[in-house]
Amino acid sequence: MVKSNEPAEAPLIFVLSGPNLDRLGQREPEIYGSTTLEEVHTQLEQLAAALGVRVECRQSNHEGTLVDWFGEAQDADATGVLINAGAYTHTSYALYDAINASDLPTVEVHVSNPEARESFRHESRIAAACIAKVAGFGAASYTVALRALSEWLEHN
Ligand code: CA2
Repeated sequence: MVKSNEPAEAPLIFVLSGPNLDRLGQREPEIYGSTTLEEVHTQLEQLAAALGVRVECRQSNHEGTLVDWFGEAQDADATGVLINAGAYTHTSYALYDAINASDLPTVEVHVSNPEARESFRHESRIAAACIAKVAGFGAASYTVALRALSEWLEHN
């Protein structure tokens, strides 16, 4: 094996957010709080540096784009994914398939607690493809999930 003096690159975690989450912090603060997605991404980048990982944070309103990003995460040798799929959580078999096909440990993230809300939010189409779920901590669900996934990756 060829030895390199290059320091190993920090593990890369993709953080994907789905439809309407670009409006986080701007509407319905009683449900979703007042932190914007941009602020969440900044918090995640700061936390990632402290944990010794890297994050690639993206948002799309389009299901197919989110599907494509699982393929990109795999091609980029990402070690895991956090996904808040928004309302696609409750409808998307395509995302379920994409998560499974990627083989990447994926954590389902929600700002609110969908199971304490309308009945259509009680079911997740993607949960069975994920290793875990973090929900109900407001914007902090993302940072809680990053800490947990980063620790999980150290032991798996
Ligand atoms: O709680 C979550 O994170 C959700 O994934 C958010 C989705 C919802 O459909 C899921 O059931 C739970 C909705 C995202 C809508 O985001 C908005 C943000 C600010 C204002 C209005 C909508």
